[in-house]
Amino acid sequence: MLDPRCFEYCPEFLPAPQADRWLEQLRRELNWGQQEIRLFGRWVMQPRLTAWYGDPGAVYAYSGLTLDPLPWHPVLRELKRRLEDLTGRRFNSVLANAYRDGADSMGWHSDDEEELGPAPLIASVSLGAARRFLLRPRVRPAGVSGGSSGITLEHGSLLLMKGDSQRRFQHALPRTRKPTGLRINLTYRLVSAQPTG
Ligand SMILES: O=C(O)CCC(=O)C(=O)O
Repeated sequence: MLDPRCFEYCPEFLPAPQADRWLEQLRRELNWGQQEIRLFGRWVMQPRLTAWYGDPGAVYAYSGLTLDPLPWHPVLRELKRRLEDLTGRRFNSVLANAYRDGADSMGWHSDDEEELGPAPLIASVSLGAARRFLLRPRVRPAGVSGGSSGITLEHGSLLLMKGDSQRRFQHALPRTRKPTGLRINLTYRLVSAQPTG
């Protein structure tokens, strides 16, 4: 069970036919690329495709990468509007991740970059194949490993990460050996905008 002060899961955020259409449209129309990141002192290819969209100046830097936003795609803008209506909060950017199959993944991390602020609200929309999303406390008693919990993120679902979620927990999307199709995940964020020009 997820800590409700930090996580809220809404399995049917989008109706299935709309989620189906948007999955296909975003697969075709986003500017997907595979980036190299710095991990434990080495440059490695990310095991997934990514794209960064947002308002001008919404620059996001992590793992040695600096992402300059592409202008809003209409589907991403419409989702942003719905998320803002639902939460009463503002988002100025979205990180899109495409997991092509079960071999694509995301390692343990927290979204704790300075530009997100101390208690960010991150709205994570999932489209396509259902995948396990794991959580573990950042502070674990010495000598204790494991202790992760998880949730399956379904097609058309929304996960809100809020409050102390990034300060207290790490999250990951592990590989799976099960035959698994494409999954697209969209994490909406408010990053402190950098001056443009
Ligand atoms: O694909 C997911 O559900 C996880 C995405 C994620 O961890 C991130 O964008 O920071």
